[in-house]
Amino acid sequence: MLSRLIGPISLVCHQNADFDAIASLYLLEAWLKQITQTNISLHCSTGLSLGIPQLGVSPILQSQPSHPNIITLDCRTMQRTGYQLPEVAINFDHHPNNSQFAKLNIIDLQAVSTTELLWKLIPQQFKTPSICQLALLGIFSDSQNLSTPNLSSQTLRTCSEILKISNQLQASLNILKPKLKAQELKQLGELLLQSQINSKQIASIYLTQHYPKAIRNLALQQLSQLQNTKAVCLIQNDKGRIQGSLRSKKIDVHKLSELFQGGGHKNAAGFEIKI
Ligand SMILES: [Mn+2]
Repeated sequence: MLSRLIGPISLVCHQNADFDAIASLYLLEAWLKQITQTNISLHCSTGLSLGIPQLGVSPILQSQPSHPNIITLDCRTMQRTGYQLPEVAINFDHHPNNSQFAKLNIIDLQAVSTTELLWKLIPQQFKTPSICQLALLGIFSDSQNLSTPNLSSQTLRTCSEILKISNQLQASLNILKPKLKAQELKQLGELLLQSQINSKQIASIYLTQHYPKAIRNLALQQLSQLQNTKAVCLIQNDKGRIQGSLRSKKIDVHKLSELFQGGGHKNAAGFEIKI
């Protein structure tokens, strides 16, 4: 399937990329480099998010992908890329309700991350230690360290296979561990001070100024630890650009995010609208 592509290839993930999206870009690049000599570029329309290091040598470009072959990773719809794309050759994804916008759509709803989907497709001889590490990064990050309800025995088997080939567990967990600066810890405190719990057992934070995504995610993680809450929600109103993040282990927040043209999963979803 991949070796049938002729000419340079652009790999594209969704905007506001998370670890799974960035790890998938580098993982697929590493695999392609073993089977083709062609030029490969990596793209995310919003660049690297704060808190996500560059996971390989190639830069993550914000520019429009210009190569004739475009492959998207971790994108439920073409809009999620943030680009106007002429045609997509392959769409690798694990989100429910993927809109199947490419010529070839490889969707695995059992995979907890796009890196897990790719890992299952890679022939055994190409599974290098760095590919093992990238696969674990996506799996651990999208499953919140193997704790989300959609985690299946299949994913645990995938992890076991990865560790048998190269034990990158501690190295991967170290990369995922948040590394906060003193100022960022104070920002996290500011966010948590603004949290509220309503009578419907929804914990929320409403922000009227911009905070980095990594800090907002940490605040959501902290709020999720509250007893007797059904869901947590963080809304940031940054000059009319509303970004919402929803987390829950009890209700389907993906359905809620769809009301605002957002995306995600049952347990973690988000949306972005302009007012
Ligand atoms: Mn993902």
